[in-house]
This record gives sequence, C-alpha cells and structure tokens, in this order.
Amino acid sequence: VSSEKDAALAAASTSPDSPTIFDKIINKEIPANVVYEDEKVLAFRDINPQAPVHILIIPKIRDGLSRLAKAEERHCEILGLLLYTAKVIAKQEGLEDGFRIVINDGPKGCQSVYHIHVHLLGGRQMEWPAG
Ligand code: D5M
Repeated sequence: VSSEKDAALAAASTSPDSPTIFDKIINKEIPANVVYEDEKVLAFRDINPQAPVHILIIPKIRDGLSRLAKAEERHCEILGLLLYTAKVIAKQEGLEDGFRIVINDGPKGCQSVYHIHVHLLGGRQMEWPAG
C-alpha cells in the first residue's frame, strides 16, 4: 500500500498543472535569496548548492512549461530570455572564467521541481561528462 501511495504522491508532484514550491517563491509566500528580478524572470540562489555559485532562473509565469519537454513554439522568447538572463547574472556574479548552465528534464534528467528552471553553476572547476 505504501508503494502505491508513494507512486500516487510522485505522480501528483510531477503533474504539469500542479503548483510547485517556485509559485510560493514567486508569490513571496516563502523567502528566497533573490539575485535578479524583472517583469518576466526571477532568479534566486539554490537551497542545495552544488557549486559556490548556484542560481536558479525561472519564468514568473509557467504557461505550461513544467519541463523543457513541454516547450512549444510560443515559448521560444521566454526560453531565450532565461538563457540571456543567466549570462547577465554570471557577469553580476563575477564568473568571467566560465560557468555551467543545466536544465534537468523529467525523471531521467533528475528534475525535481516541475516549473522550468535554468541552473547557473560556477565558482569552481566543472567536470565533464556531467553525472
Ligand atoms: O532542481 C530543483 C532545484 O530546486 C534543486 O536544486 C533544489 C532547488 N530548490 C527546491 N526548493 C527550493 C527553495 N525553496 N529555494 C531554493 N531552491 C530550491 P531540479 O532541476 O528540478 O532537480
């Protein structure tokens, strides 16, 4: 029974339409360490950093973009803006020697929050291939 319950919980948490923790951050219901904000995009420090600089860049309106696999042509502008904002923040954070951008998609991509987000990682030497 408990595994059925776990499966149901997992399915609910990955449903494209369910609100995520990021909605609470956007609505200021829970605090976040915000490093950048404009009318379309919000960026804040990851709660579980994997590098000295680890920032998440998200659209304020999800518009069906729970994950990259759901992208449609209408999302091209916001997808470009997320990447451009990552570059702006990388400069703001002093990452002149380079940085890494990651988008995790779906269960095999290790996505845990189903509101699309770009990870900006920097401040240490990255390795390749990624795990
Ligand atoms: O990445 C989801 C990321 O979101 C993961 O690195 C932790 C981060 N996270 C989760 N909750 C919070 C809060 N409340 N503040 C800041 N960061 C948070 P994924 O690509 O989906 O695995």
